[in-house]
Formats: sequence, C-alpha cells, structure tokens
Amino acid sequence: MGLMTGKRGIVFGVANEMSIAWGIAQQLREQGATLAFTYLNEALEKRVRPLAESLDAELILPCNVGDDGEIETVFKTVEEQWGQIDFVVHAVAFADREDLKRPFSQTSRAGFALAMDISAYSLVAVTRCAVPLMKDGGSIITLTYLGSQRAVPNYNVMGVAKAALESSVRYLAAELGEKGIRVNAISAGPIRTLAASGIANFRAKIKLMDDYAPLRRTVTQTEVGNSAVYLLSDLGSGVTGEVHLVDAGFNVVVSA
Ligand code: NAD
Ligand code: 0WE
Repeated sequence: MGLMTGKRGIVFGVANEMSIAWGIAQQLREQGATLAFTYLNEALEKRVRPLAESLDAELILPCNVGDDGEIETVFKTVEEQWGQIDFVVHAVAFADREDLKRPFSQTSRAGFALAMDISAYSLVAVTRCAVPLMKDGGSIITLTYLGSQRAVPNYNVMGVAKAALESSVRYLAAELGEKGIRVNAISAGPIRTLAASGIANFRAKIKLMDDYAPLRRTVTQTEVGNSAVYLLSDLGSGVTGEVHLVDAGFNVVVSA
C-alpha cells in the first residue's frame, strides 16, 4: 500500500522530463496514485503524452489555463471518467520573457495582467472547478518561489504574481477547509527547467545556493515531489494555507 493508493488527481504543468510537475507526478505514482495530465498545446503534447503513458495515466488532456472553457472541459471529462478526484497539482507560471529582463517599473499593464492571469488567477479557476469533484475532501498544491517575498533581481512581475498566488492559497484554504479541502504551496529553490532556461544569470542563482544555502546545493524535482506526496496524502491532513519551503534552507540565511 502506497501513501497515495486509491487517490486520483490531475497534474497541470508537465512540459518535459525536467518539469517540477514531472518530478511530483513520478513520486505520486510511486506511492500508488492514479493520474490525469494536462498539456498546454499540441507542441507539448508530443513530449507529455509518452511521459504520462509511462506512469499509466488514465487521461491526457489539453488545457490552456488562460481559458476558463478549457479548464471546464478538463474537469467535465474527468467527472465523466472518474466521478470524483482527490488532488490537484498546479505547476504553471508564465510572464512575458522581456518582463524578466527589463527594469520592473517598465512592466506594461498587459504584461502585469498576463503574469497574474496565468500564474495566479489560474489557481483560483482550477480550484473552483475541482471543488465539486472533491466529494470526499481533497488536497490542492501549487508551486511558488522566494521572489514573492523578496525582491529577487529580474524575477520582477513574476514575484508580484507569486505573492498573489500565495495569498490566494490562504483565501482558498480559509474558504474550503469546511469541505475538507486543503490548499497549500511549495516554495521551491531554483531548479534548471524549461521555465528557468534563458533566464539571465540563472547560473548565478544556482551558485548562490551552492555557496550559501545551508545544504550547500540546489534541490531536486524529486525532493519537491516528496513534499508534494506529504501535502497531497493523508500525512498532510492537518496542514492547509501553508507555504512549505523546499529550498535547501536558503530562506534562513543572509548572503551577498
Ligand atoms: P516548466 O516550464 O517545466 O513548467 C511550467 C509549465 O507551465 C509548463 O508545463 C508550461 O507548459 C505551463 N504553462 C505555461 N503557460 C501555460 C498556460 N497558459 N496554460 C497551461 N500551462 C501553461 O518549469 P517549472 O520550473 O517546472 O515550473 C513549474 C512551476 O514551478 C511554476 O509555477 C514555477 O513558477 C514554479 N517554480 C519553479 C522554480 C524553478 O526554479 N524552476 C522554482 C520555484 C517555483
Ligand atoms: O517561476 C519561475 C519561472 C517562471 C517563468 C519563466 C519564464 C521563462 C520563459 C515565467 N515566465 C517565463 N516566460 C518565458 O518566456 N522560476 C521560479 C524560475 C526562475 O525564473 C527567474 C528566476 C528563477 C528562480 C527569473 C529571474 C530570476 C530568478
């Protein structure tokens, strides 16, 4: 018996084998979870489908989380197939690449709205659709980053969106606790993924971890996955509205 045996859920945010969502999905499957996956577009379907199939996924569906209709279709299909769900993994973020380079004050109204829509509001939209399917309660997690709490160079509008995301976690947790639905975030340290590629000075972020994090290294997708298992399984039954750090201790030290 695994920690997730008998539990079914949806994973949003796998793009490739480097994705944090993929690390989470593998650990969930190892603990016996039954999984559904969504992918952003056809280009990514080619990468996601074989990965999902290797974990015996029962559903593999398209979903742009910027579109309420696509989110509704995912949950309608899942309801027809499964009737109910136990968990959701939200591991999606997006900002205009230029907004992660330019001075923050240069962020356009449209760039600010885009980052907030895809990276923060989408958790609210996904949760709204998940609630009616969580008939025996449930657990929802999202992914955040230290740039929500501190002004990390270049993280810019994403930091603002992650602050909104973390606040949304608290408001959703407060509302949904009485239904037995828990909502938490994992704040991961920097990990080399597609979303981290092409980020100016990402190597410098990694070096900061190697030099100053208490564990003197970065964290892995598997380590994030193990915390996800805790929060999504009954091990986390008393935990909601939390931001859980998986950052090799970086948050506790002062550097630079
Ligand atoms: P990733 O690129 O593998 O995952 C990001 C995912 O977001 C991709 O699967 C992409 O397809 C999806 N996405 C983007 N726009 C979308 C849209 N409109 N609709 C649906 N999906 C969309 O990178 P990752 O690093 O695994 O990112 C996953 C989460 O982890 C993000 O929320 C990110 O902010 C967070 N995070 C990443 C790090 C890091 O250093 N990599 C650290 C902390 C938190
Ligand atoms: O949340 C993230 C990255 C999110 C992200 C990445 C991209 C790159 C490609 C959002 N949108 C886009 N848009 C693109 O076009 N992280 C936590 C990883 C990350 O990004 C940084 C970091 C870290 C860490 C950007 C600047 C500084 C540090």
